[in-house]
Amino acid sequence: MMVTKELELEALLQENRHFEPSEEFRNNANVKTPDLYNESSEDRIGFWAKQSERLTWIEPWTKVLDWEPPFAQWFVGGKLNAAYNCLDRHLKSWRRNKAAILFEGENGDSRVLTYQDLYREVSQFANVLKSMGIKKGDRVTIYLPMIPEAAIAMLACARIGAPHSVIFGGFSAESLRNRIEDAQAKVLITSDGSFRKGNIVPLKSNADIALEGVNCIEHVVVVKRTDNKVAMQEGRDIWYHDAMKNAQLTCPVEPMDAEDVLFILYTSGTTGKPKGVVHTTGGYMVGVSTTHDWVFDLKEEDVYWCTADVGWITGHSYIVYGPLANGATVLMYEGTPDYPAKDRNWEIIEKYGVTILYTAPTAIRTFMKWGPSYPQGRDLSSLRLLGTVGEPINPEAWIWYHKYIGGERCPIVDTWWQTETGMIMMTPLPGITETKPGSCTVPFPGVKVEIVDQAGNPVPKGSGGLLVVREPWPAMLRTVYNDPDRYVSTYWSNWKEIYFTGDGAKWDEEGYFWLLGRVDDVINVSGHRIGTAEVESSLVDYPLVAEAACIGKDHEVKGQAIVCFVTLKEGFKVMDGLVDELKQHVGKKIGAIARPDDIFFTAELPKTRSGKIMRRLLRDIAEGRALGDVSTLADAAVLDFLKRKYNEEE
Ligand code: 7RM
Repeated sequence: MMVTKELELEALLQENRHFEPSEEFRNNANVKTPDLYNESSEDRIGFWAKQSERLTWIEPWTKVLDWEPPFAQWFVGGKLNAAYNCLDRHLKSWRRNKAAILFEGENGDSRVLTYQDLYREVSQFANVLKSMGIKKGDRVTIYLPMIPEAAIAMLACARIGAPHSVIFGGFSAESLRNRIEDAQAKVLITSDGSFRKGNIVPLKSNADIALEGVNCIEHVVVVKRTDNKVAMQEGRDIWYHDAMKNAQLTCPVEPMDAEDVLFILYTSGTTGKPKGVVHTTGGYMVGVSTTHDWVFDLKEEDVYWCTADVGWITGHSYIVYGPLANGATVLMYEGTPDYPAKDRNWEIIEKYGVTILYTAPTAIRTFMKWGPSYPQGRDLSSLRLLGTVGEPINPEAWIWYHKYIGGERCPIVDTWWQTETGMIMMTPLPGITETKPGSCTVPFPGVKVEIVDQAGNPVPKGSGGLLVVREPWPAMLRTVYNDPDRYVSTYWSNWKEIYFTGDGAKWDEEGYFWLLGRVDDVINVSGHRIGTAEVESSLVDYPLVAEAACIGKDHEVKGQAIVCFVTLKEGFKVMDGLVDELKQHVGKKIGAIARPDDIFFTAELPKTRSGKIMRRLLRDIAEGRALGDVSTLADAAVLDFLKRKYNEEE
């Protein structure tokens, strides 16, 4: 993304609370000393070379990094297979009978797949794909609910070297079609339907619409999940269970070059057509297995639950590839947290004895809005570590998570990363890092993240600016599928050889990083550039407020005025004087310059399907423009409501 105007950010909000890991956690942690930080900063390349030993290689690499900016190759010459690393190698030990996937269906049905089971299903399905003519390099699109077959399909592709492109099951036929055509996929894997809050989402019918006029798809494999009636096209469509009946139980792994493509994952960004982010095999697997082990302090007996969908990078890296490479027991849940009741997540934690929970701030703020009675009605004492990802977590949401979910006993890892980074880039290491609510703390060992000014020079501690990655890292994206120019112009055009994340951030006197929001969302009030996160955090700090989204709206005098959209916690109503009180509260917390001009109350905020607030659409509403691209919006009704409300009150 080109920075065309002044975009350095000011740091306004102060947060002084801090939390240390307990003595017990510290003593048992996978990482106990900060030495790794020093070692890795002295010899970053040597550090990652050492981490590559976690994997089983078919042929060793000869060079750690070949860097021709902005194109990187990691573990040059090495050969390996991701599915082998996630499955076969665990069969050689007692882990063969360890649970790999604990599946909980929306209706309460469950399935357990041991590593042996998963290996067998993956091998069989790899044979099915081969029988359809899929070879190394052919693309396969996966459009499935959160069921074990999603992981099975991904690993089967990896086993035979076919890059997969997973499309989140909530996407429309249109989005599915665009992504299938961009990747020129040969096979589509879907299901008859997907359960959602007691209803059935007709995935196969969506797929049929998506495939109208599409020539590249030769076969469609359909998993039976909901038992609703679907049309099967003779010669093209086949049921998963029928195809599996005749499939051989074993399938040799394809030796993949470290730089062969493992998957493509489409990310919409704020504008323009979705980009196919390309990840390769060696560096990605080293990155996700190392981070998964250290960030989540993984122990053999853990029950690990990441609530993301496999259609997002979080699902790829921290449900499938990282955890399975590490031999973890992964919980996979099909449904939503409020079905059949608002304590579903806590019921699941109680049922399976979940020890590690990794979820998103948007979910935590929703739980806060519902109130603590739901988690309080369940036994959450098995939990020992909590994580967050996806957006800045407001300190108040952090504290709530710590208190009501973590029982004030569990460290929280706030992990900053992106689809493009492939792996967690900034995070506490839970046994050694003192945490501060709202800060993702410090870069992971071997990762060089910085905050720079317009010219690309690091800003001093205590200041804000643009978040960049200064040195290549193993799980970095390699290109945009079929569009290397877009790869260069999107991420590498501001400064030569520096990756621009698109985020604004500050670091404090102790070198802790605080994310301030996307730079496209920065609000410019009288020349002060204010990140959305700080204004929103100060609003959420007010006891009645559940969630807030702040934007800048054109203003004759100030350049921009701050307009906020606020949701209240359940059981609270808007009362007289609340608007003024909230304005004052923000002014007191972070200064008069950030005092909002307007505050609107709403029951919901517009969000992407992965839960990120879409401030761009709020700007369109506030400035009376036609709405921009709404294809990634989760719930269109929210916008109609906001538009009406905004125009009424203006
Ligand atoms: C993993 C994921 C990436 C964008 C990123 C940020 C925001 C993610 C955090 C965060 C503050 C965090 N990939 N973001 N994690 N902001 N603190 N811990 O979300 O490609 O979908 O989004 O998400 O803006 O650039 S993503």
